[in-house]
Amino acid sequence: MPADLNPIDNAKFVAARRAVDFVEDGMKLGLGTGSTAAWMVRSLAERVRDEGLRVTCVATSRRTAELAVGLGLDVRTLDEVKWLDLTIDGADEFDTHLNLIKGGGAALLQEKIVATASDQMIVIADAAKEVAQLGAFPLPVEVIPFGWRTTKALVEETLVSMDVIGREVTLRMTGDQPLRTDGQNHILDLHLNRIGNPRQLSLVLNQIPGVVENGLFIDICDTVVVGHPDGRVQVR
Ligand code: ABF
Repeated sequence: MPADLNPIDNAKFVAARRAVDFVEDGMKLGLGTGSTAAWMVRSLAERVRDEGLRVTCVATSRRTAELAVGLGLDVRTLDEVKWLDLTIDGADEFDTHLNLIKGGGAALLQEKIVATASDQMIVIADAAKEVAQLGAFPLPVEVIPFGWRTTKALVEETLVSMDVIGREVTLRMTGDQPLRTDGQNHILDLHLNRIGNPRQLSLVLNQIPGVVENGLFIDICDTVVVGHPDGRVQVR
């Protein structure tokens, strides 16, 4: 365990390390994005080095691919691997049904594709990510650049029609420029406070022309590994 981690990073580290215990020799793995997933990639690389574990990996973002390759992991494209045994990824929120909000790291589209192309998904998270109801974290929605202002207005109208409270929609920026995802799309962040029916909202959002995907992961996560600042880990 790295020395002098702050409490949140320690929680992320212990969750990530425990999740790597589920990796078996010969597995095809999806590697998530974010700081918790980065701890997972490092722990996995240690097991590969120390135990000679043979795993083939698919990264959910360019930055995860760079980290994994730099640590000597065998990283392929999803098209090469086609299907995965297990994906391990972070989350911004998870509820009691193991539904998630993801996308704070702007990788939600590739994360959802990789997680869906996996037999199993394990989410690794510090305990602060657990919520009774999704929505306090702004819901990321990936949209194509063409006509994004119109798409934003359609999203706002949809939220009004669904009587979703807290309807501010913002374009995610990087400095003074709109953020570009790995797929060169933009991210709208929906500041909803709470989401009464995540399943319905996810379906409705993805019907809006210009919307590529949203950060609600419904019925995709199988297991959450929760890390606590004192080093305790729960597997649910
Ligand atoms: C990624 O992990 C993103 O979808 C999510 O926003 C992020 C969580 O980041 P962190 O682990 O740094 O809290 O999957």
